[in-house]
Amino acid sequence: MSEEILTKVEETYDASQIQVLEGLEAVRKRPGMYIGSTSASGLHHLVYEIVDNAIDEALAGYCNEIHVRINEGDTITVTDNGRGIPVDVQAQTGKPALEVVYTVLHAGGKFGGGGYKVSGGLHGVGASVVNALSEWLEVQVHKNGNIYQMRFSRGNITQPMTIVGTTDRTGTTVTFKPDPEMFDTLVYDYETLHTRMREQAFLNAGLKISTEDCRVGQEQKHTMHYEGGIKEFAAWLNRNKTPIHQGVIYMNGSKEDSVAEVAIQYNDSYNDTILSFANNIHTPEGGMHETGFKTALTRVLNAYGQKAGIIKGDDKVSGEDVREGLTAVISVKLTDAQFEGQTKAKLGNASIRTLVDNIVSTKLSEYLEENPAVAKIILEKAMTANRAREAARRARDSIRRKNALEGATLPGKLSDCNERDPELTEIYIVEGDSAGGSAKGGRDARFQAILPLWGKMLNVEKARADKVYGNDKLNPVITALGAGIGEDFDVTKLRYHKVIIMADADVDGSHIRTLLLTFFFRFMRPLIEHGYVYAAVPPLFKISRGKTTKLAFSEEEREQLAAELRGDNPNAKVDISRFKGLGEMDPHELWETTMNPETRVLKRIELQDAVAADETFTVLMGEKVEPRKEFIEKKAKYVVNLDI
Ligand code: TSJ
Repeated sequence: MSEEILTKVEETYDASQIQVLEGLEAVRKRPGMYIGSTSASGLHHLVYEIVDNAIDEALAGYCNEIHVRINEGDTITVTDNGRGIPVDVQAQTGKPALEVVYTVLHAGGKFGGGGYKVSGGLHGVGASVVNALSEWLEVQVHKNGNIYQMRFSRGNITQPMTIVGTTDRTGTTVTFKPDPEMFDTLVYDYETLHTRMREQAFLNAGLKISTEDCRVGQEQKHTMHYEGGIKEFAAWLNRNKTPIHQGVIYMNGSKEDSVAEVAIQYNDSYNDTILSFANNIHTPEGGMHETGFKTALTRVLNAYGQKAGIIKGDDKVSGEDVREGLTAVISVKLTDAQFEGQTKAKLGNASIRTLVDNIVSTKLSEYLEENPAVAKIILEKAMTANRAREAARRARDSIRRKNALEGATLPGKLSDCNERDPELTEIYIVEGDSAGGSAKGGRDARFQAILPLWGKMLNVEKARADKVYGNDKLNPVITALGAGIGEDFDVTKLRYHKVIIMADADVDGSHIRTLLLTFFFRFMRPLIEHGYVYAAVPPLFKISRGKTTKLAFSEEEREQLAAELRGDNPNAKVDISRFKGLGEMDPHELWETTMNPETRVLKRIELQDAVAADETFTVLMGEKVEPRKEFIEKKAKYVVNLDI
């Protein structure tokens, strides 16, 4: 855009004027302190820091549009239509405010000491951090009829504030290129930015945020604009689920400097999705706002249920009961938020608990009084959940008693290994009896156990906990792993630290893989969180020439290996055969291709983030067909072989 002017200015700019900015040096020395990490997550964080400033302008009531663009070459441009960062010279510093915003490290960053401040004065929190970590950064401010421009490199001024044109609008535009010296990767992921911006648009009702990818071959754009704010957020989270009542219940209130809002809607599933935010920052570890919400929800529903005669006598529904099938968004805004916990993702301000509790107590009680039909649906769901939980507890107790009497008998189908130290052992969960037989024959029995599974597996997404306990397909898995299930799950009792799902690279194989993963995700989540779950990746092709044999895991690799084996002799006879299925391999072949730690390929299953995983599982395993098709088409490149 203004490249031409800039080049000229840069050439004439005297290098001696470049100052070493001490505050920003600290950012370059320990970038992780300011943006969390220098991996892809830190790279994306730069964008959030800049956008936060534009959102502050929107919260102040002066901006209603923000545009975020990935340019060719992975630079980022953020534009808003706010008042424009002030450009006048400050009395204290003798410098334009714009310069101060970009060159002075502001206290109160999210990762530095102290909490986030929604300051009254100049915002610019984070702008100097982004500047310090950018190979170059350019800012343009439209204000007072002028376009003011300033450029920086790694935090140093390369072009002082200059008027480069006139304008009839106001706003701020920032373009930056993250510094390759600072980051492990420079490639932006559009989906990540889009998801984050959509979340911000939901959290700031009425604000229009658009995202655009201008990289060649990847062009796309989206505009997000939600007048209903978190009310629309809750409805959107339920978009692939089946709500059990019409409309989202919305509650809000404020006290002193704090505001809180809550939106809830129940669906017919057995899980909950509760998303909480403080000052637009996601708090996955919860905190005071979430606690206030949960306590009030349980109390209000019990009180109403008893009063309305739906809950009889001294009966009660538990917190878990009233959260079954719940989708909730909680958003609070406060000055001086205290972020605590391992990842600074938990809100510590106790006054917020009282505020949210009061809002839910008053507003939800009112809502239930005014909408008795909805109240009845919600309470009946909680009562059913309560009965199912009781049944599950009885089933669990009877399994526990049985084990106590007989000793924990390992499943008959399990071929266990000799080694007992879980750190050294692995279990292959194998689809089908014949593959199970080959695996048993081919394994190294010192440390590899085999558990064959067969027949139709229970889809836990469509079953309540009481059906899962005592299920004859899942029970062998539970007993073999030895760590219990659900609330009882104790990862320290796990009998193998590698749980390897071995299934064919075809439709049936991916189906059983998804079913097992759904089961682990819902009932043994720490197993995935600890990184103990793997998928075996069987090769697809065998390529041989003479006595040399190579394995290929994709078609590209097949071509590459065939070319390698041919070498300089294009006419050499290279034999390519396709592996049909695990069940058709003999024990030796299975060992060499899929089980030998020296040569096999394992894919570790990661729990990327709860929302994404929940979406994957709900969409892939839930009842609605259309979203499943859509999801698979969109994600085909990520979901390896999930060709359901
Ligand atoms: F962070 C940043 F500096 F990089 C940045 C700031 C980036 C972007 C895209 C936008 C902004 C920004 C800042 N947008 N709007 C503002 N507004 C102010 O800084 C501002 C304007 C006027 C007044 C005033 O009191 O007149 C006060 C402020 C803080």
